[in-house]
Amino acid sequence: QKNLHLLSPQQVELAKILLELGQSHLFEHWAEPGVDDNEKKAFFDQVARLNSSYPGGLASYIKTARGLLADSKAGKNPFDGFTPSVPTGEVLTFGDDSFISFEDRGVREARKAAFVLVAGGLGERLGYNGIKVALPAETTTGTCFLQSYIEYVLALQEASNRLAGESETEIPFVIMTSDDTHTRTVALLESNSYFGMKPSQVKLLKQEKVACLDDNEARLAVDPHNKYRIQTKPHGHGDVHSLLYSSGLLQNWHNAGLRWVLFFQDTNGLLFKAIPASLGVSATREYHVNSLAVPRKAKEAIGGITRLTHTDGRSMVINVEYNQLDPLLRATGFPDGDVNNETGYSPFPGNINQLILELGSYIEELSKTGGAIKEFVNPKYKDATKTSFKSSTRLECMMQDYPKTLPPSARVGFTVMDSWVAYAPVKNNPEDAAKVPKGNPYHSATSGEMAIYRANSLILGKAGVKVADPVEQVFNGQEVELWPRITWKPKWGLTFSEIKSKISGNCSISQRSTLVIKGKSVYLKDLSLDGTLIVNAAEDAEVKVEGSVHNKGWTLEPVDYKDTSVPEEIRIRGFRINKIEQEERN
Ligand code: UGB
Repeated sequence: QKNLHLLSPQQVELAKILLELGQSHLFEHWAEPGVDDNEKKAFFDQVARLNSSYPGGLASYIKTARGLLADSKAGKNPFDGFTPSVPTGEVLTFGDDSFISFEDRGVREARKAAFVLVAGGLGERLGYNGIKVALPAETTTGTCFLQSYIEYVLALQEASNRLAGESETEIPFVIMTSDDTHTRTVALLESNSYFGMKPSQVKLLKQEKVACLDDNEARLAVDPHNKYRIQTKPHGHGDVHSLLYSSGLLQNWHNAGLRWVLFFQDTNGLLFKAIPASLGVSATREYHVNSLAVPRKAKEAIGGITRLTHTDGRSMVINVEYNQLDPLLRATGFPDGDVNNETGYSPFPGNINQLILELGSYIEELSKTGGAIKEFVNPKYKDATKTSFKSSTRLECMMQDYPKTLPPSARVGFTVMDSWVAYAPVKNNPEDAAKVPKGNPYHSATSGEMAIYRANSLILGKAGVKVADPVEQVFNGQEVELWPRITWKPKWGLTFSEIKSKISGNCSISQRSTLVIKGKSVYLKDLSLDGTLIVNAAEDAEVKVEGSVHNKGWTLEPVDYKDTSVPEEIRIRGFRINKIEQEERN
């Protein structure tokens, strides 16, 4: 009351809203008028932001929170009435005829697609100090994830336009950032000239954090570092839908004749090898929603794609998050929970959070929901009475929960690809990765890089190159397969047919070799490589690589992740590349 005169009429309104919502405790410790007045104004700026960035405002946030907290306290099962079963989807085999025709269709569709990278997370499990998209996907060339993603989109754009006989179409590229990642993402783009993309083609959408909750009545938590602020935490990647909707981008894209929106995550160096084919599946099967999936090891930290059938007859295909799948199965007649079957994998395909949405139906749905996604809350209670929390909690939402509000007529499908070609994220720090049960993927910087070499080696093998078998090696306590270090620019090998068309004769690559292809029109013929070969080719120059290349090459020198004299992005992978000798061709 005493501070009311400091406030603008809008701020007085906000104060009233807070009081009506049972949040008077936020003002209890405020100083007398004249003391900390600027901080008090800043408090209302924050409240205004929290109010405007959430669909329905703070009133809606608190109402939803009370409902979800009550359900959580009562131990209500979010899957009440639902029985899980294994759904059927499109299963692709890299390189076979059907895969090749899906790839071709996907490349044709790409000029009608927009790409959305969700990169607002700090990656707490990885514990890296920088932003994850700046990490090298592999250290042979040092290409970071963001560069690799942008180059893939540009290569797709070029190939798709070529097939359509034009050159003008630009594929929109959106990055969702947060306060944790925004400034550093902008700096990374700007200091690298947007990795060759036009700056106007890239749009950044920043997600806001949401208010933390102190108790079951959804009293907002005071920031422990500043009594004039509400504590906030990330709301999750599900924010991407409301941001795309409220930015007006979806409508612009629709008006421009686009048909697809593709969502993907921050550190999967393989993903774009799977994108053309899965976009082809979306177009051929006319899916409104298509999630990309890989065979999943039981208890692996990726969600399971599941068919949920309700006792009232409703049924949907949806991701069940990794921490919920096991309890759901145990509660519904699968006493062993989440376990591998005779194939060595869980029967539920693993969600890799690569979603392809059909734009028309997406806009239709979002104009009803405003992009709000079904949320959840995960409070850590002090004891069994569930009356108080160990630390404040907040509502969260996930982008893959989008189909939850769709009508039963929606065509929701999924596409399964082998992990070796589609999924190798960098999520776990070396210490935790080394503890992953044997046979399960490490999801570390080490395994992420090794997976790129493995995939490229296997692909060249399928295209007719004799690639030597890998050797087993241990880096940062993780046993990995070390294949020849083969990398290429996306514009060289966007699809399997394109790669095949650039290889002829008897080519071979030894295990200790490194091959870097930087140009577009590079043709390998009767190449015998034992060492390191770098092929540079100017934009349209055609380079034929033939004959034998033999030199000392590049070796991998182990480093320990605890050795802080080594830069963090190197030591988290457990090796550094020692560039002893190479041959360059132009
Ligand atoms: N992200 C944001 O942009 N904003 C946020 O507030 C949070 C994250 P994590 P998670 O494919 O391996 C997901 O933390 O959430 C971005 C799926 O839910 O890496 O544990 C962040 O920058 C799960 O079903 O993953 O698990 C990153 O790009 C499974 O599919 C992305 O969101 C798993 O990913 C994912 O964030 C997986």
